[in-house]
Amino acid sequence: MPLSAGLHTRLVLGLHCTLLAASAAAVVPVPATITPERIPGAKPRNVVLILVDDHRYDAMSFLGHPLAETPHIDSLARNGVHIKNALVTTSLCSPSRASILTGLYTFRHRVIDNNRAIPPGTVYFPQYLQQAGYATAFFGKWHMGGEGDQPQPGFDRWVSFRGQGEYLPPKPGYTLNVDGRRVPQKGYITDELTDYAVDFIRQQDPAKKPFFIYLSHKAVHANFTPAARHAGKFVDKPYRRPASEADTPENYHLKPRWLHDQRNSWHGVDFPYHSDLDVEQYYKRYCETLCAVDDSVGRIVAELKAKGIHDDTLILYMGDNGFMFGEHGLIDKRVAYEPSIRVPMIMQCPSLFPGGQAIEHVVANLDVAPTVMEAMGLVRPPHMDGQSFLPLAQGRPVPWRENFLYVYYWEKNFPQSPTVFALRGERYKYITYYGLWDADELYDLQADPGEQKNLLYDPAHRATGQAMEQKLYAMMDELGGMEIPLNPPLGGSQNKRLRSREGARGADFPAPLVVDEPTNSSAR
Ligand SMILES: [Ca+2]
Repeated sequence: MPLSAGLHTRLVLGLHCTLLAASAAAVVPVPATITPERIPGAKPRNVVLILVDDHRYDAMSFLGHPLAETPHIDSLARNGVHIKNALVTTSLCSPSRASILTGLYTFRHRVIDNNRAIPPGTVYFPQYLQQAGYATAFFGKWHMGGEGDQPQPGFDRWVSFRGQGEYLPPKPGYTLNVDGRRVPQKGYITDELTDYAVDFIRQQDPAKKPFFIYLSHKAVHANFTPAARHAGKFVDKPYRRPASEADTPENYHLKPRWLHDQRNSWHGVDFPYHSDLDVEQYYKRYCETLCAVDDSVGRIVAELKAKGIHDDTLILYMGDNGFMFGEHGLIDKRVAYEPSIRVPMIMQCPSLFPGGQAIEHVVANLDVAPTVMEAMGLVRPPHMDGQSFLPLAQGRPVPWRENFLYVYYWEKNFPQSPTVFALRGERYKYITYYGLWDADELYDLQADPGEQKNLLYDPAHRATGQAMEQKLYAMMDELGGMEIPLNPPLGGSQNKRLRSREGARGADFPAPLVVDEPTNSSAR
C-alpha cells in the first residue's frame, strides 16, 4: 500500500528518504545527496537559460502582438522551437522559480509565496551540473527566501541583488552581490546583467568544461522602467483593451463573485495598486521595458557566435509567470486564466534539433531542470516531477502529459485572489476555488480562447466538468498535493477598496447558486 499523500510530503520535507524508498508511492522523495548520472555517449552542450520576469506568453512581435517589438526573440523562434503551450505550476515569482530550480511542484518544494525562507535541504538542479564538473553562473533576480542576495548552492559565479532589485541604482552606493562582495550597480540593470553574462561567456573554455548560465532578468517586473533609449517608444501606438475587461453583465455572466470583486482591489482595473494608474499606458511601458531584454538576447547570441559555440549552445528563453493587462477586469497574475499561467518559451540549439518548429504539447516550468540536464548529458533525477522536452523538439516519441495541474495558495498579503486549483487539458480547462463559496469554471479553450463563456453550468458540459474535477483531485493525490501548505501571515495586506467604485458592496452571487424556491422538502 502506498503511504498517504500527506505523509509523503512531510517525509520528503524531512528528508527521511529511506522510509519512503521501499513504498510503492508515485512520488519519489528528494534525495539528500547529489549524484549526477551521465547519459552514455551524450555530448554535453552549453546552456543559457534566460528567465524574464512576468513576461506574458503573447508579448512578442512574431506572434503579432500589437505593442511588443522583439526582433531578437523572434529570431530565436525562427531558428529554434516555439513551445506554444508553456505553463507554470504557480503563477508567482518565487514558487515558479523554485519549480524551475527543483523540477518539483509547489506543494513539494513548498516555496509557496514570495516571502518565505526556502525549506532546508532544497536541492537546485545546478548543483548536479556543478557536481558533474560543469561551470555554472547565476546573474540576476533570485527572489526566493525573502530579501537576501547571498550566493546560493550550485553556482560558481554569482551576481544578484536583494528581493526585486532596482532598474536603476536608487541611491549612490547601491550594490549588487558579486560572488559575496558588494559591488556598485552602475546603470540600467538589464544591460548590466547582460554585461556580466557576456563577460562570463568570454572567459569560458567549453571544450574543456561546458557551462550553464542562468540569466534571470529583473525585467519586466513592475514598476516597469524602460531603458532610456526605449522610453516613450510605444506611447502613441494603437492598442485595444481586451474584450473581457468591461464591467458588463455579459462579461460577468456565470463568473465567480471573487472575480467581480477583484476589479475594485489592488489587483483590479478599477483600483490598480490602489492608484489611478492608466492600464493601457502601463502595458506600453511594460513593452518598452521588454525592448532591453530583447537587446540582451541579441547580445548573448552575438557573443556565442563570436566565440564559435553558437550551434552547440542551447538557449532556453522563458517567463516565470504571465501577467494580466485588463483581462477579466484584472491586472497581475496568480489566477488560473491563460494570460496568467502561460509563459513565452523558445529554445534553440542548431546541433540538437532543427529550427522553425512549433510545439503544441503542454510543457511546464517543472520540465526545465530535466531538459537542461539532458542537454548537458545528464540523466533526469527520478524524484523530479517534470520531464525533458528535448525529445519533442527532436521528433522522438515520448509519453507526455495530457493534463496539467495548476495550484495557487491564498496569500493574506493579497487577499482578493483565492486558493485556486485548475486542470488544463488540451481543449478544456477546469478551475475550482478551494474553501470559497463561489462558482467554479469550465472553458473550451479552442472555441473560447478568451475564457469568457463558463460552461460548467451548461447541462451539455456537466459530465466534462465532473470528470475534470475527479481527474484534478486524482492528480493531486498521485503527485503528493493533497495538503494545503499554510504559513502564518507576514507583511501587510493590500485589502482596500475604492468607495466611489461601489467600494462597500460585494458582487452578486453567481446565478447558478441562487434559487427561487426551497429545494429541500424533507427538512423537519
Ligand atoms: Ca514573476
